[in-house]
Amino acid sequence: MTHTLPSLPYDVAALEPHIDTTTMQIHHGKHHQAYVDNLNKAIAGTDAENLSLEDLMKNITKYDAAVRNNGGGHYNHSLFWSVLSPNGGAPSDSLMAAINEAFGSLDGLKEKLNDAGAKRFGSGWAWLCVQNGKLVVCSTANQDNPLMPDLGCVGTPIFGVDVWEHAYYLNYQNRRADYLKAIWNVVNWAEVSKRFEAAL
Ligand code: MN3
Repeated sequence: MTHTLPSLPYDVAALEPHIDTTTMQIHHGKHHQAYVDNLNKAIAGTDAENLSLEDLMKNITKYDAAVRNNGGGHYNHSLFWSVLSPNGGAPSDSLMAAINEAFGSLDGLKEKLNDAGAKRFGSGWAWLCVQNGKLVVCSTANQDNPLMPDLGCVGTPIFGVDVWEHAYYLNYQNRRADYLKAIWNVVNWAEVSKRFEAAL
């Protein structure tokens, strides 16, 4: 398949002041577009052209670094835009129950995920995943994700935070912790809840 850049489901300014307009424009229109273009180049003429993006992630060890980095970049950012929203609502009852069971409270989840994001040295992602019916938090380097085998961060990702500097540097400079704190104001809980049900 030829991969394409998904449209943002909200205006580039919609996540202000938590994520600024210029960051959204460059992050979506330049960074994500480049992952899509370079993925299409990297898989041209190979059997990876026949795989869905999800199946490509699950079989990523068969492919080279260009497919891994750009395929991961495309998958991760597509998920990221979908789990953000200017009017996010609240977790569904069943997701809230699973959050309470795994982390004690919603604040417990925030603390654990922010810690994972803060401790990721250099570039990567912090994830909330469903693993054998339970919620877990973990993080991956670069554009890796929990669908890729053998990473020690395993499961179906239902929420993820990009902690590459390109995700926050214009607004937050070196203050990654402030960005991580702010992102909880723009979580699309309806979408995260939907992904939770689908992953069970
Ligand atoms: Mn990014």
